[in-house]
Amino acid sequence: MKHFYTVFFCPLLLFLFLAGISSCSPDTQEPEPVVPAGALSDSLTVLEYRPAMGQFVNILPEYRVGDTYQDMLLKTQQSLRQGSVITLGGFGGYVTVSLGSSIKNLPDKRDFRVLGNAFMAQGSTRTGNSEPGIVLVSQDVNLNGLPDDTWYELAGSEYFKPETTHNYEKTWHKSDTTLNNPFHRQPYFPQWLTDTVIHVSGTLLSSHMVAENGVVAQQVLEFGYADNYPNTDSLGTAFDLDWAVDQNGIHVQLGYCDFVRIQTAVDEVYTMIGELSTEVAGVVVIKSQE
Ligand SMILES: [Ca+2]
Ligand SMILES: [Ca+2]
Ligand SMILES: [Ca+2]
Ligand SMILES: [Ca+2]
Repeated sequence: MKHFYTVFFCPLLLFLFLAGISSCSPDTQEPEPVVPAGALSDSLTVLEYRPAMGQFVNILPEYRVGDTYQDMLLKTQQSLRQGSVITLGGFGGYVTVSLGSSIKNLPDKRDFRVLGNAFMAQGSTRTGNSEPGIVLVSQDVNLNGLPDDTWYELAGSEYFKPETTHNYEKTWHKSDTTLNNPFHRQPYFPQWLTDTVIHVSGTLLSSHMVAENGVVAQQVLEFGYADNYPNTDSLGTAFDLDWAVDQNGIHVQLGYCDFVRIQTAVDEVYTMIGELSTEVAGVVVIKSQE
């Protein structure tokens, strides 16, 4: 409990640390991602964008009155092609992309990268503003170009730990205001949806908020999560199809995948920083010669 007392007694410190800014600002933004040269691809297609509620929903990307779901898919796609950040909102929100052709499972090496906007705390190698999302992959087995086939989670470092909850379910209600903070006053529920609830399920990671040198921050997870390591870390942001498991956690050997889904895997809200929510700034194939 000590960590949480620290959170509540030093919210501003935590806020400044996690937001990476030097002064309190009423229009705090997600940090702009660093995008590796040559990493962006016009072949990236956004097939689904279903964020949960969150303080950057309707901003990253921007919703304008009248926008349809198709409009939001195109805006999300435009952002990811440019290396701009999109938010997945709180627990269970996700985005699904394809990259124009199958991603091959390169033997004995990682196969693609997921870019985000995580950064490390100054002078630390184990804490930062990690907001981990799980990564799932799928093959277009029925060859219809749609992500309607079996999904396999890539088992990251937390997958088999007892504190990780699989098949966690949550229902977000449009009328819920528990996430609201004074820094972001736009609606937190996706405004293009006609429904008033969002039902989600997926892997839930336990809290990794830790105290280091008197400052509270998110512990960076060892491997296998989006928005966890900075984009400058080419290994920490890379994923291997060899990590794929089925619904029962049994390893599955995949020679390729056609679709990649990133889903927020944490369900935590803090007084000054708001909810933890995964951001994505691109998905990039690793070439065999890299
Ligand atoms: Ca591989
Ligand atoms: Ca399909
Ligand atoms: Ca976030
Ligand atoms: Ca983030």
